[in-house]
Amino acid sequence: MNQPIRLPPGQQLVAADKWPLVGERTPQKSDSPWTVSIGGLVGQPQIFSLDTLRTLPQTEQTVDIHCVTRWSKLQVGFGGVRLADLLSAAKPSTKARYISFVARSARHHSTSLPLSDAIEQQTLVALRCDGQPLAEMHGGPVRIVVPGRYFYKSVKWLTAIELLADDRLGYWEREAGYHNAADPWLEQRYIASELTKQQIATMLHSRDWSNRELRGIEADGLDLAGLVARGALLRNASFRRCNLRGANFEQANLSNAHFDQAVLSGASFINADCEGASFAGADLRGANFSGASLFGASFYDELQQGATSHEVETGSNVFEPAKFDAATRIDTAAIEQLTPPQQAFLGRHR
Ligand SMILES: Nc1nc2c(c(=O)[nH]1)N[C@H]1C(S)=C(S)[C@@H](COP(=O)(O)O)O[C@H]1N2
Ligand SMILES: [Mo]
Repeated sequence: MNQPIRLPPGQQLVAADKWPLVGERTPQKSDSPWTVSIGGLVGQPQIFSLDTLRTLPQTEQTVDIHCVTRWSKLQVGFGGVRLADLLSAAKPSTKARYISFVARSARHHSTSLPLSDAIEQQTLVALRCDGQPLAEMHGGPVRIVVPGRYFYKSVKWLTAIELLADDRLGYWEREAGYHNAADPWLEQRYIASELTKQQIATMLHSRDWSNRELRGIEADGLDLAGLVARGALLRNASFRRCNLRGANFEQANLSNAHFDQAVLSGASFINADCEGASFAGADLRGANFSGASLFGASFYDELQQGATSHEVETGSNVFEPAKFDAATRIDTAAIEQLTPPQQAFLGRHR
């Protein structure tokens, strides 16, 4: 009988005896004993020695590795401690919504996940592979293994676990445009699916996106202060929580783009098409919308009126309203393009 196909789109199998090395090669040299700490939004911060990790209840897991660079290695046997078990010892606060894993390595390499995702994906704090201690080049003595996500979410040489209220992008996600969600079955490789990794790196470094076609780019959370995107095609682009201070979007096509909770102070949207774009919770102090089209644009989240009292209490799904000041410029004609509730909101907050 044939095995059912378990290769996500665009992936190829490596030879059975091969396991490529990707990213950093070694941990940082240090004389102090290895520890793994749990901190941030927890009731009881923890520090585990390797010996303690080895005496906690162990689990074995067979995991399919999918690297963003298109190789896959199926059915790898990892052993270690379930992340969920380690976390319960630390008593995470109800405000913790993200988890960040930090490496003991030269660049303090890190990556992050929504906390619920990390638990649902059966994340493992791995000490062994194929019954042997994990090799140093593959993250030994202890690494994270997140089944069901591209392998860049699996930090080698784990030394700290931090629980956070807001996401903190990891090294590849911040520096190289790797997609923050990283689901291989959805091919969430890079923030822009039509561009190569090299093109994305160049774009992030130069911050000049003028006249480029970047429909649907998923740039959530990136620091893009001073971005120049004059005349760029950015329909459906996602810039949630980005730092876009002083960005230039003049004449850009931003229809249905998402700027929720982004910092847009001093940004220019002169003559831009912002139809259907959302700016809920964005900082728009000093932003200039002269000549911009705002049909169907929103400055607060109307759905939020349907938020449950639990969400309101915990702040889990509640956006601050957009911020304006006397220097924010929006044409009277553009305000008339908004829906009545959005117009009323602007009337109250500007
Ligand atoms: N500390 C650290 N962890 C890391 C990386 C890194 O550069 N440093 N690279 C990531 C990437 S991009 C991949 S694909 C995997 C590679 O793991 P491997 O070298 O064991 O195959 O580790 C991930 N974890
Ligand atoms: Mo990777």
